Amino acid sequence: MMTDTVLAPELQPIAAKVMAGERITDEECLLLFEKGSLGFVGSLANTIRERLHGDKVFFNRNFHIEPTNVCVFSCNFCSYSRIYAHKEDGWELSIEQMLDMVKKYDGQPVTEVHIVGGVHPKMDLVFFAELLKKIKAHRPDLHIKAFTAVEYDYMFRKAKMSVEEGLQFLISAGLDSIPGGGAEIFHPEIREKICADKVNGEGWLNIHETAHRMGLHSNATILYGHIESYAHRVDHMRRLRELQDRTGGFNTFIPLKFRNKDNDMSAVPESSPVEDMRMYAIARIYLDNFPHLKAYWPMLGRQQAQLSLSFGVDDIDGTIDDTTKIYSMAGAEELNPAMSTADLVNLIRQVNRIPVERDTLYNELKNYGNEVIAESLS
Ligand code: V47
Ligand code: SF4
Repeated sequence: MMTDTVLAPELQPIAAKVMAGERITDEECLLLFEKGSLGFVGSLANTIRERLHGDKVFFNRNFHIEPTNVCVFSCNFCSYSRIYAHKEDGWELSIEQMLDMVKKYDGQPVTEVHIVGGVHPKMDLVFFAELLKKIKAHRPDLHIKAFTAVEYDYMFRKAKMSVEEGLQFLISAGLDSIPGGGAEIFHPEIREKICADKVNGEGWLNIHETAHRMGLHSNATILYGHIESYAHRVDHMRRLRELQDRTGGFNTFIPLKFRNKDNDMSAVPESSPVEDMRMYAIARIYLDNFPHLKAYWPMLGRQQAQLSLSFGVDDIDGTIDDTTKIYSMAGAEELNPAMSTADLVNLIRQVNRIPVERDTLYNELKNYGNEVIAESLS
């Protein structure tokens, strides 16, 4: 319970609004970043989270395919990409190699493949359409969540197609939804310093808006905790909230904590766990039209992912099965991210929440309630 005695007077109307289910303004959001204690914002965010989802925590069974780490762009925070001119230490997978990765899951109950990578000049729209077609032909029920707006912007421009034409081409090949990467910080003041050469904020938002209007759902991210100010975070979330008001096409918001290993921004310190939890909580409070808030556990680590479930988060992504390198190369907590379903279920139960397996679009596939999982813990 929040009492008037411990609460700065300017924060009281915000608490009242949240309790009444009303939207907070941009100025109020900034005030929360500047003055809201962890306990204050956490308690409000948890109220919203429980109003929306009760004790449920969603996860899915998924794996990643990263077609290449060769990239024409040079984002300063990226520890993953290898520039095209020095691609000896990069990888480039063929369609057959990627199809073999899909075949590895034959007979296993995965529901989603997440495909994302660097922007390779030779992997074009036709190449990726071919990949999607082959995956769908092999496993029609597997949901394909593929390519960030950064990859789309490049491949559509190269193919001389509009965003609509390009998306239609890939939807016909099997594309089901769009992940949230590439958003970083939309505001040009920061974007020009950390990722000047890739699609700008307006371009990213336009691709997602067009996708929503064509019936696709997507996610949105923010890369926070580096050189941006709180005002830049609010600006970023404002643009997303406005777009969501127009389309309703976003499923989930995913704050991504900047990790500083082996990149051009290594001198920038990483944010503290308190700041990370405040970021989740304030996002939950401000983005009242986003149904879900996700903590990406490979980046945060398992224990902080558990903690985030008390700060507004209701989703912790999926099993992943050690199929991503993006975060481990940037110094994330999990070097070889993989969790069995039993691991995920038990991780959620340990913090007294109810594990629910979902598909990509948040249809509930199984509510684990208190059921004992036979699979061993690893
Ligand atoms: O856009 C790159 C981030 C993103 C670093 O939609 C970094 O379900 C921190 O968006 N420190 C790609 N972050 C990954 C992504 C994602 C991940 C999981 C689920 C979903 C989803 C989307 O990775 C990039 C960038 O913001 N990133 N380098 C770094 N050093
Ligand atoms: Fe390329 Fe993405 Fe890395 Fe930027 S973040 S350099 S676009 S792989």
